[in-house]
Amino acid sequence: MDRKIIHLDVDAFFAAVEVKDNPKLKGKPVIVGGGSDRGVVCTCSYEARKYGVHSAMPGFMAKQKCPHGIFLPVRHWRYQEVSREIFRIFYDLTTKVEPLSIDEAYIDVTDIDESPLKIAHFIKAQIMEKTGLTISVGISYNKFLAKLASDWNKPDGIKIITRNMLPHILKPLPVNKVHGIGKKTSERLRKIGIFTIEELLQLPKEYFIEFFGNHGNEIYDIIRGIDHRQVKSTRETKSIGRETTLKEDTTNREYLRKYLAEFAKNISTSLNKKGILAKTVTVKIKTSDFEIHTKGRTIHHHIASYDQIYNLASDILDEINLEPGIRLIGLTVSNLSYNESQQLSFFDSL
Ligand code: TTP
Ligand code: MG
Repeated sequence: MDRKIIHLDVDAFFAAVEVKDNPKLKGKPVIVGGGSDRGVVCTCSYEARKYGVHSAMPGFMAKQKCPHGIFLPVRHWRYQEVSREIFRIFYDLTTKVEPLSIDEAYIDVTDIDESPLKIAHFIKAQIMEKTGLTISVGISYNKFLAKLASDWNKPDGIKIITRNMLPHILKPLPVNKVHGIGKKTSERLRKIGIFTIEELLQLPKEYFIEFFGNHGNEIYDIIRGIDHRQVKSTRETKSIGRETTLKEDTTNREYLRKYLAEFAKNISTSLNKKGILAKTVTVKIKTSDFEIHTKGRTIHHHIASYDQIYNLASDILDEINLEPGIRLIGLTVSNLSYNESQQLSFFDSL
């Protein structure tokens, strides 16, 4: 049976919150951030977009393009507050929620005995009622197509992509709409005369591996509407870890500590993004003779910061015998919890 995946993305999020909080701004070109000479625009209302203003544009440029724009300071705490209300609406429906950013998520509603269109309308109505904001919704049978659909009729859009719409719905799209094809790759494709998915569809599979490397197979499938990626619910995550096989075996503790520092930084960012806290830190090693050892430590309180994770990992490393040599080092945190108020920190990291 096909899955029912919904992708949701609030329209002009920061700007929409500002307008909601100050209705006099309605219909005006509102620009959040970029007010100072050196700042950049976070986002702007659709009215301001008509003048060519967009996210990440330097403030001085936004002022040139839209001199009568209303520049407002960034009020992160307020956007976090609204975001939490929005995510609560998703979590009330299902635990299968994968947050992508402060205003964007996938939800998997396959198990809900209701049409995805009805669910989408319900979510839009709830968000309007509780926050006064509009959200664009895409519905399909996989993540790629659902995300493509949510962008289809922005703002306040709703769009379903069904199997029978393929491949014609994808053919005219520019290649940068494909998950995994960013700016640089689009540019490389442009140089060989490929602009659209239709043109990409004509290439043989071998060419994909050659051109896109590791992602070749994935991209070959995705442009044919095949995408098996699951909606990764953060609440079902049991552990988060990183590991690497070293170029050469080593007994150098300080060298290994550098890896732990990098992993700790990475893991901490990931925890904060997902609003997760951990109680257990585990260091894993594989020795030159391929034996795997893990050593963990569980503490009484929850942690998520780089310092806390790194210090524990570093202490654990001190207790590990590095002879005859280490060929792989890893760091994992587990015993996770999803504290509502900590969901906040996910947004702090933006
Ligand atoms: P987006 O969803 O990318 O943008 P948006 O919601 O403002 O507009 P739309 O979805 O209708 O196209 O990002 C969500 C928020 O994240 C955005 O309101 C502000 C913030 N943001 C930045 O601060 N800097 C950025 O470069 C981007 C892209 C977003
Ligand atoms: Mg948005």
